[in-house]
Amino acid sequence: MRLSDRKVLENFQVSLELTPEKSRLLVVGLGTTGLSLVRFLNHYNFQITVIDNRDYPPMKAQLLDDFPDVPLITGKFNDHDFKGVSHLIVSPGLSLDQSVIKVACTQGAKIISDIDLFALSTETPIVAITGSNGKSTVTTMLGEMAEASATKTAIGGNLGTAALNLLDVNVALYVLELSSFQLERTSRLNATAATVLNISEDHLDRHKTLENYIFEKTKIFNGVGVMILNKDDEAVCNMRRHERKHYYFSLKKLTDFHIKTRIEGDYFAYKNCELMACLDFPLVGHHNQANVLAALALGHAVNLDLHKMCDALKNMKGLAHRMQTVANINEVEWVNDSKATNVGACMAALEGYQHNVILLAGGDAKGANMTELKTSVQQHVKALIVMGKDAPLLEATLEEIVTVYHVETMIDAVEKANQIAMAKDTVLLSPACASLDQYKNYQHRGDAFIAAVRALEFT
Ligand code: UMA
Ligand code: ADP
Repeated sequence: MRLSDRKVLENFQVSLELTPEKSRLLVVGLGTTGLSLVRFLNHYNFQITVIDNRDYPPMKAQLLDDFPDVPLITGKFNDHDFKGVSHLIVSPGLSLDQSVIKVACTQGAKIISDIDLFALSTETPIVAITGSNGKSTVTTMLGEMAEASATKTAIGGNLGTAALNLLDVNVALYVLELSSFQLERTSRLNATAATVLNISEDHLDRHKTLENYIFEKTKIFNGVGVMILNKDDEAVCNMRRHERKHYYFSLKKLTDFHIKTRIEGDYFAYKNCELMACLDFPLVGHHNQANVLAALALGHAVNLDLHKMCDALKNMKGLAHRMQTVANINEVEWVNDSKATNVGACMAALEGYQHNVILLAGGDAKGANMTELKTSVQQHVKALIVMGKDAPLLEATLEEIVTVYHVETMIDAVEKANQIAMAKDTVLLSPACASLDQYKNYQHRGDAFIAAVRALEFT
């Protein structure tokens, strides 16, 4: 249920000391989140200014067209523009570790997030999903499961649609993918059910240490809702709060949601009940089985029917840029896993293969240490082709155990792989790094890979 405007404003006042009459808000960042904030806050007549440290932020034209009266400041941040502000709503792409923000906070400004405003605007159940890997897959999966259970569902957050743009009176369930950046600045979420799917090193360039990163992820559990915990991940298990209702999921242990092995094959199971044969689930990889167990547990926590959820699983299609087979040329399989932007995702990708992978990796490691990759590379990778900003790091870490080729572009990488690949090999783009040093985003990188592979098909 979306609350009445009066109730929403009351919530804002009580929880955040935020009122249209007295508060002065600075929306910091004019991307997808910034624009969604302007639209939302404008509806309640809040006094807002938008600021972005770029001269041409991505949503500038749209802001000027749709909200010409909202003041916009662009270019380098300075303390003056942050003076006298009561609340800062900082977009997730911006670090809070900037002097202008720190100074504003010492002068009394509060940091809040679009997710706080979203959570205080609805009483409809919210499922919140975070983790180092699998967030988008589980969010999409649960969205499809809920729709199959005839529950009108809206999915978004880090997945793409800003949370505030999802608010709709007809929605009966919200499923939000949340990043560590979003959680860092959120204190009012109180999700009906929430999960941290797994933890592996990521975004250390922003959070500095793994402990800080885990601390931010843990905030998804603030509130009183059901906790869904991965029993195979120690860092996640440590997040358990004993007084709270919880479900565990595990690929290895007998727990609430688990894999039951029988002579005829494996089953997804809840307690003593076999729900569905794993063979009926079309996506490959053990990591995707873990994603299924997590989605079933989340759905169960918000009262979705387990059997209807399983019906949806049978028709699940993989998301683009995640273990996506793009071609089979002369018995060589070409797989695009461009969304593998950290070591954990790359390790999960390699797991299903023999020692027959030519791995394309590299980009921006975001401060991660690549040594964790060693065992997987030793077991599954026959040649490694590296590119991008942290190619030297990958090369230095892995050259002792595998032949490494250092190239400059995706076209060079694909051509090199094509020269060395033999029948029954797989050429896998699973970079273990972010793409932003060479591409607009991971989709752009995946598309560059697909285009280079297609070009091979025509030579
Ligand atoms: N930026 C500036 N100056 C500014 C404001 C932003 O340079 O003044 C830069 C940021 O450093 C960043 C880029 O602009 O490089 C985008 O930042 P943003 O906060 O404006 O991003 P939005 O367009 O609002 O999109 C954000 C999420 N982006 C980030 O967290 C970087 C989107 O997740 C999310 O879909 C969207 O909100 C809606 O909720 C994208 C993402 O890459 C997919 N997320 C990261 C990830 O998945 O690894 C966390
Ligand atoms: P996220 O939204 O957390 O980045 P995605 O579902 O988009 O997660 O998948 C990102 C990458 O992680 C892909 O390469 C995918 O194959 C891999 N992946 C998906 N689920 C898992 C998991 N449970 N454990 C490890 N890797 C995973």
